[in-house]
Order: sequence, then C-alpha cells, then structure tokens
Amino acid sequence: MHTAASLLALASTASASLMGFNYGSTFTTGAAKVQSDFEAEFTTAANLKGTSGFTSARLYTTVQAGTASDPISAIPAAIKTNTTLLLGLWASGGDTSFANEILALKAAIQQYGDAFTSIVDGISVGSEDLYRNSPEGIEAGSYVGTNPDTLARYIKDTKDAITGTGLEGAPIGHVDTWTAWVNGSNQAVVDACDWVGMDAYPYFQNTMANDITESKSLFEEALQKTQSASGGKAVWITETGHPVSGDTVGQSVASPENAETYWKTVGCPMFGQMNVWWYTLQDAAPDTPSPSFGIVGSTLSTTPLFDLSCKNVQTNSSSSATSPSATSGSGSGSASASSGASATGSNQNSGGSPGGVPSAQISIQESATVTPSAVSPYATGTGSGSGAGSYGSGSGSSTNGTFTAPSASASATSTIPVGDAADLRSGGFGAAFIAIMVAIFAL
Ligand SMILES: *[C@@H]1O[C@H](CO)[C@@H](O)[C@H](O)[C@H]1NC(C)=O
Ligand SMILES: *[C@@H]1O[C@H](CO)[C@@H](O)[C@H](O)[C@H]1NC(C)=O
Ligand SMILES: *[C@@H]1O[C@H](CO)[C@@H](O)[C@H](O)[C@H]1NC(C)=O
Ligand SMILES: CC(=O)N[C@H]1CO[C@H](CO)[C@@H](O)[C@@H]1O
Repeated sequence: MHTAASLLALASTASASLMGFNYGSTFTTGAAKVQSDFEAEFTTAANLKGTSGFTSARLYTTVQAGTASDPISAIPAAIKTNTTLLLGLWASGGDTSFANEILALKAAIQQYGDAFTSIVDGISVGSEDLYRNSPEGIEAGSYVGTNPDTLARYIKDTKDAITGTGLEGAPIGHVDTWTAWVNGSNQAVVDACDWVGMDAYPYFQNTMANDITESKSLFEEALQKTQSASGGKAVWITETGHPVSGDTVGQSVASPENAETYWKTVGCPMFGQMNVWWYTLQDAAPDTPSPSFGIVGSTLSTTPLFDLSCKNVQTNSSSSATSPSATSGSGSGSASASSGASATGSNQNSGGSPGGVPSAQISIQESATVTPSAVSPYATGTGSGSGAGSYGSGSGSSTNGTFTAPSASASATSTIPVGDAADLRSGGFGAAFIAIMVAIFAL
C-alpha cells in the first residue's frame, strides 16, 4: 500500500500530463554519468527558456553505469531536483542482467524510501526489445532483443518485486516501436502492460514522402495505429524528436529550423495533453553524433538551439483543443483522460506488407475508433468529456483524424551503423537509431 506521503504526491501529480526528456546512463565517451551530471541535466530541463514543466526523466536502466547492481545516481539527483522518474529496467541482457535491474530497484526503495517512491511516474520494463527481436531488427544489426513471453515474465517479476513496497501499484509498461505494438505475436506484452510506450521518428521514414511538412501526419498515423493496438490502454509517447544536424534522410532535412517545426507542430499540441518524453535534451556531450537530436547542443545550457515556445502555435485543430479530464478514478488521485482522434482512411497499399506488418492488421487499425483511456500515475479511471483537437477527444467527436495511408514499399536497406548492447543501454545514440530503423523498414 502507498504511504500517506506517496498518496499525496500521487494526487498532486495525477492532474497534469507528464513532460520530460530521455536520459542515458553514460556520456558519448562511455563514461558513467554521476549524480552531479544528472542534477545538471534535470535542472537544465526544468529551466529551459520558453518552456515549463519538463520535469520528468525517462531512464533506460536502473543500474548505475560501471556497477553490477547499484541504483543509478539519477535517483538521488531526481530527489534533489524535484524531478519525477519514468524508470527503465534494461531487459535485453538476459535473466542475470534483468535480476540485477530488480536488485537495483529494490536497493533504491530500501535506500531512499518515500523520497524515491513518491516521484516514480511509472516503470518501463525494456526498451525496443521486441523491435530488436523482429526480422527488421535482426537485419539492422547484431543487437539482442527479447521475445514477448520473456518480457511478459519480466513484467510479472517486476510487479512481484514491488508488491508490499512503496512502489506497489506503480504503473508498469514497456517501450517499443509502433510496428512491434501492432504485431499480434506480441499481444502477451500488451496484455501484461498497464500502459504502452511508443517511439516514433518521421525523419527516418525514407521510403515515403517525409519532408518536414509531412512529419505531423506521419507521427499521428503511428500514434493512431499504436492506440488501436493497445486495446484502450494508455499510450505514452516515450521517444520522438527531429535532429538538429545530420544527413538528409529521404526528403527530411536535419536542421534547427526543422527541429523547431517538429517541436511546434508535433510536440506543442501534445504537451500537457499526453505524457511525452522528448528525444532529447542532450545527446552531444562531449561528441556530437550524426544525426544529433539534442536541443541544447554539446554545452548544457538553458538556452536551446531553437525557440521552444508553444505560444501562438497554429495547431490547426478543428476546435478548441481542450483535452477532457475526469476527476474519477479508482484508488487515489484523479485520472486525466487522453485519447487520439478517431481515424478513418483508406490504405492505398494494395498487396504486400509494408515492413512485414500484415496488411490485414493495417486495415483493421485504420478503421478503428480510438476510445479515451485514463492516463494517470497510479490511479486508474475513465475519462469523459468533449472537445476535439489534434490529440484530445473525450467523446469520440474528433473528426480530423483523416489520413491517407502510405503506399508502401518494403525494400529499404540501411547502412546505419550499430554498436553493442552497452551503447543501447546508455540510452544515447543507439536507442534513437533503433527506433529509427523501424521507420525505415516499416513504411
Ligand atoms: C516540485 O514540483 C512540483 C510539481 O512540479 C511543484 O508543485 C512544487 O512546487 C515543486 N517543489 C519545489 C520545492 O520546487
Ligand atoms: C512479430 O513478433 C514476433 C514476436 O516478437 C517476432 O518473432 C516476429 O518476427 C515479428 N514479426 C514481424 C514481421 O516483425
Ligand atoms: C495550418 O494550416 C495552414 C493553412 O492550411 C498552413 O499554412 C499551416 O502550415 C498549418 N500549420 C500547421 C502547424 O500545421
Ligand atoms: C474537419 C477538418 O478540419 N478537416 C481538415 C482535416 O485536415 C485535412 C488535412 O490537413 C484538411 O484538408 C481538412 O479540411
């Protein structure tokens, strides 16, 4: 059961959607981040010019880099800086590695108590493990993934591990690419999750029109498909972004201008409406990868490379885009509903399966209507309300979900470099690339 303190914390965080960034456990050199490094990053995120509320941190691992099973120093840093955490347990390292993640989680509960458990937004068991387990993932590199049954078992292990602790009831989910979520063979993972985390990068969708002006519709299409596959479970946006530098992919140009456009057209309408962890605050310390998605460059600074203000952003929503929120919910706190627009459309892809997604599944998803689901740390409930907008629709009245599905060609090849599993766990470069690869192969 929750303590009174954690219930209070829950009640106070449940009313708004979460906003934040993704944080790897190491720098680009592989050096471990220590507590002061995480503190500097979290403080920067919270004070970024033009924004407020980027105070949640998504982690890829709960183990401090360079140790076997010590709790990651992002935890005391978050406690000190009033940052909340979407914890990550790395799930592609085999059973011994996963057991170490659980050990670190339990040690953190023991060591930090309520100060820790009261700032946990949720727990992700794994990151893109199913994608790496798919033919596209295997073809893209030598990273090891995890099969759905193992992931479902790890999710149960995690639930068992937090039973009777201050984290009991924390919502447990999994993060993966949308093609993994629409793959029916992964249903055991959907079933095991309290929420579903989606990673999406239109920049890399190079087998179709992917100019920056297409990014918003590409993103929305991925979101609608994931929402349809999630069976009404909340979909959290765990990674998305556009690079500030790097190669042109298809028609998509990496530049601060386009990163700003992506932030304003894709990010702004979601901020405050859905849980979003942007990719990313900084990926260029000390070396700048190509592409680079970091919004502050290689020097950590509250002055971003482009304007992050959401004021006067034209979102082209069909009415005042207020998302419904409900004050009911079981347990403590209130549930805020978040949903996608209902989508109707036609799939122009005749025959063939884009990136191995069976076309039958696609046509089902595209005609599905998305129903509101509750998004709330810990509390569950059903949202109700009305209003239509880019993302929010409580009563199914949102009408502008119309899109045209891409005509697919699944013959993409890629020369994107891959590293080893340690790079991925660090949450740098590697994590984004893997998310990106799916776009190349799937569309
Ligand atoms: C901590 O964050 C919460 C939510 O963002 C805010 O309401 C509160 O005032 C903050 N507390 C401090 C001490 O900054
Ligand atoms: C679908 O998921 C299963 C289980 O994760 C995997 O083995 C299979 O390769 C996936 N299929 C595609 C086309 O990605
Ligand atoms: C909104 O619509 C106008 C007119 O169609 C268009 O010029 C503009 O780029 C759109 N803005 C966004 C953010 O999609
Ligand atoms: C009802 C409505 O606003 N429909 C618009 C949805 O978006 C498409 C593409 O941007 C427009 O052409 C429709 O007019």
